[in-house]
Amino acid sequence: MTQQAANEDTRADVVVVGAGFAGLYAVYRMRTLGLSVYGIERAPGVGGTWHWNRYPGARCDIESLDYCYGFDDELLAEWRWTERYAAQPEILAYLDHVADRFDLRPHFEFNTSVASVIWNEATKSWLVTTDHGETIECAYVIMATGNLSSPQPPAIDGLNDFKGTWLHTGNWPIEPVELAGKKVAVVGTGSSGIQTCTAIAPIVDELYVLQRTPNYSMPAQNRPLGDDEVNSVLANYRERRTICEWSDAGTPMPDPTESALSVSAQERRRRYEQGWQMGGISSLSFAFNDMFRSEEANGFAQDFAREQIRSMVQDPAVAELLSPHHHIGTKRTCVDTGYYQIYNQPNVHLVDLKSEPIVRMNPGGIETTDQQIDVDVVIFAIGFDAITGALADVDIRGVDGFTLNEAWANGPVGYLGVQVAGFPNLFTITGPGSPSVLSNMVISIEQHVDWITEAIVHMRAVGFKRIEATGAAQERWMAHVVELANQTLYPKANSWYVGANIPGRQRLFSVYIAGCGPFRAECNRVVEAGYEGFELSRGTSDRESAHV
Ligand code: NA7
Repeated sequence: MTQQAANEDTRADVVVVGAGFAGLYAVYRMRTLGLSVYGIERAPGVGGTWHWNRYPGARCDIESLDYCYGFDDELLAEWRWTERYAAQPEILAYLDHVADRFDLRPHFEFNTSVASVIWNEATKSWLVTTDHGETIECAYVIMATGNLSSPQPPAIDGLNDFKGTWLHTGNWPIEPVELAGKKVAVVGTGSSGIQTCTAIAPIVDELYVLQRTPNYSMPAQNRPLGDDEVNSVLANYRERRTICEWSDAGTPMPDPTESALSVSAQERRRRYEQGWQMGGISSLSFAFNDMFRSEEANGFAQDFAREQIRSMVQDPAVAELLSPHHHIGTKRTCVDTGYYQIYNQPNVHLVDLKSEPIVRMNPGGIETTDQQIDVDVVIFAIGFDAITGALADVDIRGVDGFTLNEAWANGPVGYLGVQVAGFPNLFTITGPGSPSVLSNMVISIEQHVDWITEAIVHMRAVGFKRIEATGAAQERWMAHVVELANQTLYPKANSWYVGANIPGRQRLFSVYIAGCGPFRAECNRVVEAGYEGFELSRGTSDRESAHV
């Protein structure tokens, strides 16, 4: 943002925080309403998660042709994805292109973090303060801060004694990191760890993979996208997009209707093998509707996955250590391009932190209870304060000084993922109570931003100045979210979905598991019912209510 714009925009209609997929689209939509928009982004550029996660091998686990905006036909036609699953540089290039094409960059102040967001009931406005000391008064705040954007810092004794380099996958430097010929330790075997290890195993001297819990990983079966394939998808893109929007996961794959228990063992195996060849995160869940609901159905898929690991890893002891035993899918399933095979290389060493935990770091590297691992570089792939971390990091105070962290003392709650009771005119994108991380994020982001845009249009049309989710509606919605989740195996796992990776966090499965289609239907129904569960008012002193 230019200095001139920054000075002029100390009063804006809308502040948008974040310049990832959500923030860019939010700025675009707000601008089409003719509103003045002030964007704030802590990174030096656009991209959000795709700016920060530039670790080796970073790649999306949703297909490129679906993990992109659908709002503009010309954008769709002009951008050419090169692979079935795009790698980080290509997604970042796409977002750079979007920012330039729609001239969104000038709306943002980069290298700037939001320090506080304080509600003023008298003026019905928010005061946003940045870490540079700027203050922006605005009618609406859109927190487009992402679900996986607050990296968990490593909390290991002796970290500062280490003489080598340490890095976090979720905060990877922009400058190239030289890993060829180095001795490297990777801590963590979620998606980030698995992708990093697979990418660097061929180039590093020695690779030590420090695994606490093995994860299931499906083959991506990634491949270049040919012109014919792209053209045929684009020819019917609207239809495909509509299917995504009304599906569970936000992808064009048909939602399964059959139980894994309803077919013969032979037929089940045939489907799993078919899925494995097809590849992707749904490799073992595409065929059956009860993998996430039935212990028995899940067990079949687990057996198949462990069998695949044994067939890919030559050393049976290593294969056993790599074999997960939790319900498949209840911790985010990884998607890889040859992960298990790296353990057949002589320079790759699996370290089982369950049997030999880390004691401390020291100048040479990492000391476990059993050995000293001397390395040049330690890469932490230990995850995020997921779903709410980036919001909880900001000092957000709503009505009567109520803070967001107070609102979330018993776990993250929200109404339809777009608002939290007590915080009028503040919108979240894919917040608690939305399909968020269990969906194609771009599909969910467009739906959220469109819904918020329409709400603002409605408010302006009828002269309302204040919109707030009611506590009762939020309670009802979250009870429904939890009830649905409890019908599945998801809440049983110690996953970041329930905040189990954050010490002291109250466990709560806050993701709306029914998926994008049912969520969209409910959001639409709420609007048709006169913004049911939201209190809209003109902002006069008597707080004339429109709808409750
Ligand atoms: P994840 O999926 O949270 O994975 C983090 C990994 O790091 C996981 O294997 C953890 O083991 C491990 N971990 C976390 N803390 C430690 C410590 N202190 N010591 C050792 N190991 C640790 O994060 P990712 O970045 O891989 O992926 C996040 C999402 O981004 C991913 O699902 C995609 O949706 C994109 P644990 O399982 O807790 O025992």
